Amino acid sequence: MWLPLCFVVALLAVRPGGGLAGERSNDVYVVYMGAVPRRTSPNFLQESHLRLVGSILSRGKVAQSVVVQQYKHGFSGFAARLSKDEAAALRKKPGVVSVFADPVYQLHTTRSWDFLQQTDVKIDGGARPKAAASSSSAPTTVTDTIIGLLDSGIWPESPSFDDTGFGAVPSTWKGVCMAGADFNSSNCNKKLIGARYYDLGEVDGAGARSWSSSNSPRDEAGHGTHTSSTAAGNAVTGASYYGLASGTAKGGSAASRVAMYRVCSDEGCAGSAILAGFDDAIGDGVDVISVSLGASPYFSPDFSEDPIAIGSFHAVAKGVIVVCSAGNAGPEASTVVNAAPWIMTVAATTIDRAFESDVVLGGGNRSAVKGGAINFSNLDKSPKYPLITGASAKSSSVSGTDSASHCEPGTLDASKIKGKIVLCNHSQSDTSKTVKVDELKSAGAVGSILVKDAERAVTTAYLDFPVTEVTSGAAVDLHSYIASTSEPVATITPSITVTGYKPAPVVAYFSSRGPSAQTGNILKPDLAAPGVDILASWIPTSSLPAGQKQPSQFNLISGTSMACPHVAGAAATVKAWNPTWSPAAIRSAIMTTATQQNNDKAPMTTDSGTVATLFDYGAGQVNPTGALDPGLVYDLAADDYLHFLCNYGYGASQIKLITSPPAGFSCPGNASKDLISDLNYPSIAVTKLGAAASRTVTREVTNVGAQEDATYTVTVSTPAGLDVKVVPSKLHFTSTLKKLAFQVTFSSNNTTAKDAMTGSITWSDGKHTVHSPFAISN
Ligand SMILES: *[C@@H]1O[C@H](CO)[C@@H](O)[C@H](O)[C@H]1NC(C)=O
Ligand SMILES: *[C@@H]1O[C@H](CO)[C@@H](O)[C@H](O)[C@H]1NC(C)=O
Ligand SMILES: *[C@@H]1O[C@H](CO)[C@@H](O)[C@H](O)[C@H]1NC(C)=O
Ligand SMILES: *[C@@H]1O[C@H](CO)[C@@H](O)[C@H](O)[C@H]1NC(C)=O
Ligand SMILES: *[C@@H]1O[C@H](CO)[C@@H](O)[C@H](O)[C@H]1NC(C)=O
Ligand SMILES: *[C@@H]1O[C@H](CO)[C@@H](O)[C@H](O)[C@H]1NC(C)=O
Ligand SMILES: CC(=O)N[C@H]1CO[C@H](CO)[C@@H](O)[C@@H]1O
Repeated sequence: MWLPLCFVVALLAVRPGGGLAGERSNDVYVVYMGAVPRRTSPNFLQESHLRLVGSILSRGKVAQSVVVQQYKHGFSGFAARLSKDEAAALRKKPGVVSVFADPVYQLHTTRSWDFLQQTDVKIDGGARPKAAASSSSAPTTVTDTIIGLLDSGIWPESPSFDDTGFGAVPSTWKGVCMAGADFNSSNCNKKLIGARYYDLGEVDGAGARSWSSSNSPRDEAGHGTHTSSTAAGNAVTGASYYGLASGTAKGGSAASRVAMYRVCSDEGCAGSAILAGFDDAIGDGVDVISVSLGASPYFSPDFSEDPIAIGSFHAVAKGVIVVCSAGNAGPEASTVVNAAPWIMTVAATTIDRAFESDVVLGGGNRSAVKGGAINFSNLDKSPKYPLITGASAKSSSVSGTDSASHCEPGTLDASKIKGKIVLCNHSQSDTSKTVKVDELKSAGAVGSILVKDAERAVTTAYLDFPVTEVTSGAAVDLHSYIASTSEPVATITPSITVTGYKPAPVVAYFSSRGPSAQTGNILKPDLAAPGVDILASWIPTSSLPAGQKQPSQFNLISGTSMACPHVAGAAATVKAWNPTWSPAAIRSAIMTTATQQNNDKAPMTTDSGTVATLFDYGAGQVNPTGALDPGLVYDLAADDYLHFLCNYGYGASQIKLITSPPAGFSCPGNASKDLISDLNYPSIAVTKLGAAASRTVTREVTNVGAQEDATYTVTVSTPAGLDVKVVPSKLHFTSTLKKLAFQVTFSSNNTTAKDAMTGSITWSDGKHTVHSPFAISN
């Protein structure tokens, strides 16, 4: 088989270690060498990588000392500190596919650790939490829609998967409930109708990839339980995370059934298992597949080497909708993954809920400085704890105050911070919050205030240590208070839940951005959904926060992993209402009804306050109710995707790496990347328009509204310098005329526009609004 058997991809919310330790500067290059050749051992690859580097290194350098990472399981390659000349020399070597500078990798790792901070999960000897605190309520309508998730497994005892009120398992279901460790067929029911697990690969001789073996569908990471309950969990009243975010936890499609395909351990996911999961889900008869995992954007495989692209292609061709997370590598551009045009690719946004933990200052002023975090502290309400800056607590052995003001590990004098609240600058810091906080805690500090702007939309859970995060604006007050008194004191208040927070939604800092590195002629991500501080079911944990006696059945976590199942739930609901619609029609319904405004009735922004673009949120924020009645849809069939692959540049032989085209299939002679823009997608992307040029794309819409006789009129929103003509500008549908085509011509005389020129085309019959964004770039 051509497919790398141990292709490793990482869960997009649970991001375990990996990555490179220590400093990485701009001179680190990644040398990518394609799939692992057949019958090649990791040890052999490792040796051959070192030999290859050795052959091009300048005199005096040793291969072992420049290679900082090796890729030898799923794909072959390595990362090394190289000069520009050495990198150029490697580019010409046989077997080397590409060599590229990797300046962003380290930042990405640091950030994902920070904002994807999790509780320290340990399995509590199989003990189950008592369900007493929660009661699950029966769904009001039960449909036969089935959502399959490729994930880390499931905790079947969660009230989110109680089957009270559900009818018999749909007759279309052909799946199984695989028995495994601590899991047997009685763990499935009329809600959780199926569960499978896969061999996640063997441990190699060198002990690399020593994953906890997957011998059960039972979730050991929490991730799969969280995503499943977000997609289709029952409404569970009395849900909260130790009192925070309390209310009803409810999946996007609470009436749907759930099937779990465990393709991941808490350390990663095997590509071979992902493909098997897709294969089984298709055969089992699921309607929607939700995939909250993906490759690193920096090693994003081509479609022909990507198990998710391949598996989802087959699913969509068989009428199964596939929804994937866009990745957590933002906010840098072109970090979106899972961007094949047959996939629905989901970015993450905030919701209107925040967790506030304030700093109360002493000195008779006692005004509070607003901060945000989740803490389980037991500090006194009165501001009686000495407050000190990292800079003032500098260890005498450290020169300069910059690293101490950032509370970098090893820079502070323990005797100066004992019993105090330490104020740390966390701006542009390479050290993760938790590493800093752990060091402060072990040095005897009683609490900490971190100053940080970029990630303020994502709440970090510090559990039993009092920590809050404030903006640099708020920190000015703290600094002036400290300067105003010889004995500054403060306290940190317990976290409270704030709802109705404005503005929301805001595109999350971490959410991966378009344009897709694979083709700019398809706009990605497709849309956005809530993915920050999402409350959903969790596995019981033995490491309880201080003062807590029972593990929480719910957890608050963040990631595009959390956004994806929201859309999977919405898609399942659209499918339940319209069982005959194709995956493309359902995606179109969801995209053309998405919204672009926040709860301040202003254009949606990113976490840094700038207006969000199409490359942040695609068509906008999912609007599940609107998607049920879209009026018109942009439909696509499997043939259209084959033509996409032709235009993408694949020949018939490469297409066969992905799928089996119909007999006699050949790519048209006029195939070209430009024609990708003609794929009947609900958004439009054109690249390389060029100065003073124009481009015409075609689209076809199908009337799916209740009125057969309907007239739609177009309105265009376009930036200066771009002229957009839609012909015809009126579409008249009748009982026999259900599909109508139109052409859009983009003309520009803006030779200076470096960024994409963006706007939208909206068809309306007065009742429905069918909104399609476009991005046109030179
Ligand atoms: C499944 O496991 C439970 C508890 O471990 C046990 O009571 C039950 O009999 C088992 N069911 C089957 C079908 O083996
Ligand atoms: C915090 O650190 C950043 C980055 O080093 C720096 O630009 C900023 O001035 C610092 N803020 C304060 C208040 O020292
Ligand atoms: C009290 O502190 C706040 C900052 O927290 C500051 O804006 C205000 O001026 C202070 N008031 C007095 C009287 O010091
Ligand atoms: C490309 O060629 C096919 C026939 O192979 C034809 O149907 C199609 O219209 C052509 N497209 C363009 C844009 O020329
Ligand atoms: C081109 O530029 C001229 C003036 O510079 C402007 O009037 C015209 O509308 C522009 N054309 C388009 C298509 O925007
Ligand atoms: C060209 O596009 C840029 C944005 O990329 C815009 O700022 C500028 O106003 C446009 N120029 C004209 C002549 O429309
Ligand atoms: C979220 C949370 O549990 N916050 C806690 C912070 O600390 C106070 C004091 O111990 C608790 O009352 C809060 O519940």
